[in-house]
Amino acid sequence: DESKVQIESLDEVVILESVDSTNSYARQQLGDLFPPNRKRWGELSLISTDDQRSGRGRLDRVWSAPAGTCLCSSFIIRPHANPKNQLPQESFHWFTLLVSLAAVQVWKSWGTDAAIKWPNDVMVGGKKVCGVLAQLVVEPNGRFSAVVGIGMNLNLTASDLPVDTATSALVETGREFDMEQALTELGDTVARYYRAFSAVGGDASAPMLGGLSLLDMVRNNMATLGQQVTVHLPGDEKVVGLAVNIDDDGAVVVRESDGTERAWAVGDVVHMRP
Ligand code: BT5
Repeated sequence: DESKVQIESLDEVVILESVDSTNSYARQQLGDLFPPNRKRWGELSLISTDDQRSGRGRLDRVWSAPAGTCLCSSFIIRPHANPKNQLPQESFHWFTLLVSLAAVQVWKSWGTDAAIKWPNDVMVGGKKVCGVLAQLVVEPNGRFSAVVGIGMNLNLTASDLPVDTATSALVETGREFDMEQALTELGDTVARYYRAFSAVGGDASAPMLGGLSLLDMVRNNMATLGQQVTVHLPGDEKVVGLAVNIDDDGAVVVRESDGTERAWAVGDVVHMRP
């Protein structure tokens, strides 16, 4: 069962009563039902539910929350649907940080001290409130699109939290949040950042909003910087050091005790822990 809500800044917003995963649903829409639904999804659309039965994180990890507590959403981003598109495919890897940043702004407007934990978590007080999962889709016409999913822990009580590293807006503020209102705030903020990023041709270092670049804003809202971290690489390999920067490609730069600095891209890293 699906219903629609109107968010001015987005082409289409579909609310599902329940679904296995909004990311899987979005990817199916772009593949299987294409081209009949091509127009429908436009350039920037949103699929959302508060009852996601089989949510996934990176590396097939599980994202879970009791029905009715977590706002689970996927943005469908199809730059080529815009005839004036200026975003090269190489810039798509910024979408994870762009959506994380948008979520941070929304959580800050709720009075929480939210920040990004590189590369795809939003944290409040050292605990995780949102996770972001971006996936590239090749449509049957050969064009590239992105599906960027985000789970936002809104109304989970302390006993609903699935892991002890998680927290929620309810736990942090003592208030209940309206799902549709939160969805509108998130949708509008992502749309604003996406359009500004698109207008500068996907250059993360180019000034876009209030004279700040996407990279500036990401750095300014990054909990990871200045932290001692352990980077877990595939095959049990680990690197320990100080996270000193986010480089021009969005990779995290870690300074080891011998002074060497190396940049780690999302694809290299299994986990990064304080
Ligand atoms: C993520 O992965 O954090 C990305 C999660 C993306 C979820 C959204 S919901 C809408 C869309 N549809 C999907 O199927 N997925 C997206 P990762 O960095 O791999 O972290 C996963 C880890 O987060 C798990 O192993 C748990 O430890 C933890 N976790 C699971 N559920 C959580 C929750 N509700 N709150 C906080 N942490 C959670």
